[in-house]
Amino acid sequence: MEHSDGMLEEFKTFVVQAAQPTVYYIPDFISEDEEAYLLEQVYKSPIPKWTQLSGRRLQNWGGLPHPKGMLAEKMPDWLQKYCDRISSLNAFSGKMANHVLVNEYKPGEGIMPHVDGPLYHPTITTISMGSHTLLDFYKPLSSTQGPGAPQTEESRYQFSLLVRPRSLLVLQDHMYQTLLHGIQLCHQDTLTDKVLNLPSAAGAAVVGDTLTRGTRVSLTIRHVPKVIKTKLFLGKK
Ligand SMILES: O=C(O)CCC(=O)C(=O)O
Repeated sequence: MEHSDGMLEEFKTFVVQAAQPTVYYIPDFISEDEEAYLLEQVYKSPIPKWTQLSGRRLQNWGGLPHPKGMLAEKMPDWLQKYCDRISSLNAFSGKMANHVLVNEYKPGEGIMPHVDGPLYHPTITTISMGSHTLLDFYKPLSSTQGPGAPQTEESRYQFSLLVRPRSLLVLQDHMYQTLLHGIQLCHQDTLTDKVLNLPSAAGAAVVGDTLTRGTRVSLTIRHVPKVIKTKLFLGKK
């Protein structure tokens, strides 16, 4: 798996120091006008572009990541702009983002804890729109506690990050390689002292407050290192 060499120096002020290495949380990365425009483009996409999964629906742009290489597809201009903008922050160690997942979560929806794995350069960048969510982080299942040892999601839970609409979240290093991330399937989020980026994300909210979810649309922008540029060689050894 590739290594990340960090974001531009001026973004170091956005590191969430209380979390494990490395999280950048950048509030208001996009403007309200950009958010409205992006949401319009997402919902203007043809219906077959959507894949309905349990707990969310998604659009895949740039190609389908595959161990043998992603057959690259042209990124639409409205997403290319943000691939370029985030790549210019050195989020992908000088490489260019070439893949975007659009996830839509209605209130009550979410995503099971998972790692993104070796098909991507080890950096996740996410622009959030429409609503906040809480992203929860978990230790991986431990092999050292012996087979049969109970390892509930609750016991593996580490902490959460509050992601507000228009923010950019960047996860690298241990946060990418080791910890699992997920979003609870619920309608409301209560802020606790386990939400580690409250100083920059809470606004007027404080620990103990409950935030009601609306529909959230996220753009997960990543770099897929292994790309096949032509269909010609598909299926050949
Ligand atoms: O919507 C998000 O912020 C998380 C998305 C995610 O984890 C994924 O698509 O793998």
